Amino acid sequence: MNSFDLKRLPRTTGLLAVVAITTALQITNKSAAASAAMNWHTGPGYRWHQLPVAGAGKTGFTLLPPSSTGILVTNRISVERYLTNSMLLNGSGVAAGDVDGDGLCDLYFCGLDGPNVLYRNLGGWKFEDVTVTAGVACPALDATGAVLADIDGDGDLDLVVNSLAGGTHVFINDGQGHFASQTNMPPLNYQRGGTSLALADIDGDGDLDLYVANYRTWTIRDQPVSAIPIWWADSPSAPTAHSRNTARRTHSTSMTAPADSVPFRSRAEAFSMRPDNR
Ligand SMILES: [Ca+2]
Ligand SMILES: [Ca+2]
Ligand SMILES: [Ca+2]
Repeated sequence: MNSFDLKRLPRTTGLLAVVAITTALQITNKSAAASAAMNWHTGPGYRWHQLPVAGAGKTGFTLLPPSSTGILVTNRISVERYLTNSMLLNGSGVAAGDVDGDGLCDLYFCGLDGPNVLYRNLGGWKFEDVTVTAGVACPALDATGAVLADIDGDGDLDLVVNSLAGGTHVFINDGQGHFASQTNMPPLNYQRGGTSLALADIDGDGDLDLYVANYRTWTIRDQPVSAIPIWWADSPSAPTAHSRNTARRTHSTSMTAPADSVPFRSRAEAFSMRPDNR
């Protein structure tokens, strides 16, 4: 992380973010009807209920196949794209939360070359793709991360999506799992390498604030003909050499040191990249 943004968002409560996280942990195999019967206890700005814990049985996890769950999303990136921007190889994140208020935790997957995908939890470890009706595909974004939190404090989970250079976008939930993007304001964090996000009421005013972790949007390895000025240590002279990426997988530098400088390289600095260009 080499930079960050701290943005203030409309009024809500930090405790509701805690509820979002708690809800994310409640991916159960109960039916929606059973979930609706949960005994919720309401507090100031939050609610909770007791989770049943089996007194016996086997601990651990069981891997469920996509053919069973219905979660078929794969985050693909074409060779043509990652050869010209290797930052895309850093991948994308997932957000979990009950977007439609039925008591079952839904899943939102970010995508790079393809659209993001929202899966509604049907219960019984079954999910359905509701991306189109929810309005959260973001097909033009190289989406890198997302978070579900009640940004406007109306009791439902809203969505914040990060992207590589395309900004950070806020979507408001209508309470039924349908989202509207905030088109009346420019995206936050535009042309930065947004990765993960976190929300909390930093200043205690009752509004959730947003923290965006940024990486870079490109690397020198993506610039096959780049010319980079090099300044010599302890020298006031102007750049005296240029580093030029002369081939797809090599990087050479030609330098002439000024007399008052401290040379740190006598000849070309070269590096090679792995065959897959990572
Ligand atoms: Ca749900
Ligand atoms: Ca909301
Ligand atoms: Ca705040």
